[in-house]
Amino acid sequence: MIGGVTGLPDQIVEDVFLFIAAVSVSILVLITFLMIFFTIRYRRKRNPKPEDIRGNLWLEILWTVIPTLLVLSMFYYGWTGFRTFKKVPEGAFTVKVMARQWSWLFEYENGVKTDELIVPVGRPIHLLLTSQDVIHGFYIPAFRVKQDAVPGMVNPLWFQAKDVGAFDVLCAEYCGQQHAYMLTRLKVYPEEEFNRWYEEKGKQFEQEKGLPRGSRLLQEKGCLVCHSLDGTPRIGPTLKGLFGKTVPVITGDRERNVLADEAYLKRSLLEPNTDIVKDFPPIMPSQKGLLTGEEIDELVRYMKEL
Ligand SMILES: [Cu+2]
Repeated sequence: MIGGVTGLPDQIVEDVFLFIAAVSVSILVLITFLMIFFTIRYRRKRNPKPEDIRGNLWLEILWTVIPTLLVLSMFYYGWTGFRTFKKVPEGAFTVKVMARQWSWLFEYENGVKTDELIVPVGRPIHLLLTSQDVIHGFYIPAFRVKQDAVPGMVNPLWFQAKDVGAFDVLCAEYCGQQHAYMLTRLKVYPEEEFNRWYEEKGKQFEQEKGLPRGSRLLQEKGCLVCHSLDGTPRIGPTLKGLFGKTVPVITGDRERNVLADEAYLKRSLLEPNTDIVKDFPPIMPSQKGLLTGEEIDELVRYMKEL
C-alpha cells in the first residue's frame, strides 16, 4: 500500500476498513491477554509484599512510537483513499442526480430521465448530485459510496461496477415523512445491453418531446410517488377523477368542501398546505419555483382528463 491506496472506491473502503479492524482486533487481543496474564502472575498470594516499579525507558519509547505509527498509518491510508475518492477518472460516464421529497431522478447526457440508475459495467460512473428541497444522502451500500445531495450545491461521486447485477440505492439522510420511499435500484448492465437501452431510450425521449407533457411531468417531478392515477389513495389522494369533484378539506382548523377546479389544482401545487385534503397528512412540498407556469398549465390540463 506504499504510495497510498488507489483503485476502485469500494475496494479502497474495504482495504482501509480491514486494516483498521485488523489493528483494532490485534490491540484488543494483546491488551486482554496482558490483563489476564498480569492478574494471574502478580496476584497477591504470589506477591504478598507490594513492590515499587521503576520506569523502563525502552518500553516507554516502544509504546509511544508503535501506537503513533499505527494511528498515522490509519490517517495516511484514509487520506490517500479519500483523495482517490474525490478524483473522478477521465472518460467516466456522467449522470446527473436530482434528489427530492421523496424520490431520485437520474438524468443522462442524452436527455433521458429515469427513476432507477442504469449504468454499464466496467466503466467509471460519475454522478453529479444535487437536491431540489432538503438535504438527502445518496447511498449505494454495495459500492461503499455515500454522498449528501444538498440544495444549491453539486456534489460529485464516482464508483465502478465490476459485475452486472441489481443493487439497492438508499437515502441516508432523514428527509421527511416518506424518507423510506427513496429506496430505488442501481442496475448494472453489460456494455452492449446498456448501449442498446441507452439508444432506445434516447430515441423514445426524442419522440415524446412532441407529445403532451402532463404525464411525463407527473413522472419526472416525482408526483406519482404519493399520488396514484388509478383511484387508490397513497400518501396523498389519487389524481384519478379529481377534477370537478367536491373535496373535503381542512383550511386552518375549519373543515369545508371545495370544488376541484383549475384554481384549486393550481393552489394545491403552489400552496399545498393552505387546504389540506381531509384524512391526509400535510406533507406535500410546495412546487413553487420547481414548476414553471407553463408546466403547471400542462399538469392542470392533463389532470382534467384523468
Ligand atoms: Cu431523502
